[in-house]
Amino acid sequence: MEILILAVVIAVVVLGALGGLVIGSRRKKSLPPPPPAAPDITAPPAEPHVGDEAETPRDEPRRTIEEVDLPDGSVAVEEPPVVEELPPTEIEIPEPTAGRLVRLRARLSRSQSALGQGLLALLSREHLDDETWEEIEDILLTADVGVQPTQELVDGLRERVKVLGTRTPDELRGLLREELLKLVGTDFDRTVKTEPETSKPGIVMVVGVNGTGKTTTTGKLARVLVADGRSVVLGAADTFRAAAADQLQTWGERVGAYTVRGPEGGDPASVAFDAVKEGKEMGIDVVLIDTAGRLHTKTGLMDELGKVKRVVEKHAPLDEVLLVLDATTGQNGLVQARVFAEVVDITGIVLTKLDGTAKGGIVVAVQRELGVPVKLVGLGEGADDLAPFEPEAFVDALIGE
Ligand SMILES: Nc1nc2c(ncn2[C@@H]2O[C@H](COP(=O)(O)OP(=O)(O)OP(=O)(O)O)[C@@H](O)[C@H]2O)c(=O)[nH]1
Ligand SMILES: [Mg+2]
Repeated sequence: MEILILAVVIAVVVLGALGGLVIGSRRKKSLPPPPPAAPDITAPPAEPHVGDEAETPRDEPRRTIEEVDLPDGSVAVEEPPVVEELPPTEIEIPEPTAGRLVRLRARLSRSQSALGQGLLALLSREHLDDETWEEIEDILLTADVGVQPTQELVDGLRERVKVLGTRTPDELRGLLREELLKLVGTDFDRTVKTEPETSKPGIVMVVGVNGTGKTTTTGKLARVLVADGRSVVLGAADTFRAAAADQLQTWGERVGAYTVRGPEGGDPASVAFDAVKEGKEMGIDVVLIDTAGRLHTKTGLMDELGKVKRVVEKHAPLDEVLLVLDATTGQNGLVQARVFAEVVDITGIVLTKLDGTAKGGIVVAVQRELGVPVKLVGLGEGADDLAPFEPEAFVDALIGE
């Protein structure tokens, strides 16, 4: 019996041990060792080893070249272009052009009063003898009216004074006003042409000898046009000096006009061509081309100017070629005018610095010389000191009202 019990105990123990072995082996099979390559995301991070930081984790998303910040270049291109194109200075609203000459009349009469007042004083003499008429002639010649126009004026006045008989100061002033107006001419079309019939933009080129006021006039004219609600592109075809383009650009920036410029010493014709091209593409109303000052005696430079005009005309005919003359140079301006008119057909004259000379008679002389009207006058260095030329206001300024 005892032996039986012992055998049962042994059998239970052996069976238990065998069962445990079976369970143990099953457990081992159900938990196979993890494959070495498979990452275990839930596992705690492994201890860092030397050099770990230097490695880029392979599973991090790859960065493309576009997403890399570059110092300039591709990143800048994506910025809104508006910010780039805004001029640094605040845009000014220029004065309206109407009645400018009236506003500036004080400057004219200050410089021209010698002419008008001198004539009136002489005409008021009781006896208008030959000597007095000669003095009248001298005054007109000194004011650069020119020989032929002077003769016409004196003849006209002599005749009318004779008919008039007795003369009051008012009558004399009236007579002189009429005769001067006849001389200056009231029939010319003095509008600056900027609106071509066919297609935009209007093209205006500004020419003249050195220092007459071309760039200043171009800048002032841009302001006039902007004040009248037109859009303007400036062409800096003075490539002799970088400063010339800077000067023009500064004028443009003040009224929000874009300036097309080329490399210093570059071909002025190509800058002018590009300016018109840009103007066309941007749908601009008027392109104003400033050219380098050149002596009319330098044939090479005059030929260059002719080329600038011809190249621009590949786009369209020019609406205006404005010759800028410095009124203080007097009769020499006439010689310049003649040569410039031969090379590029002048369509209008801008007489600058009329505020600083008593030689306002040049208006008459230069119109006679070229058969082309004075369209604008410069009466100071201020931004709005350019006025449309109005014969009545001009003559009134000469003789005083
Ligand atoms: N008083 C006065 N000065 C003027 C007038 N127009 C221009 N000026 C001055 O004349 C000087 C020359 O003017 P610019 O416009 O640079 O002359 P420019 O013809 O472009 O000169 P270049 O390009 O060197 O040939 C400047 O000091 C102007 O301020 C004017 O109507 N009155
Ligand atoms: Mg200039």
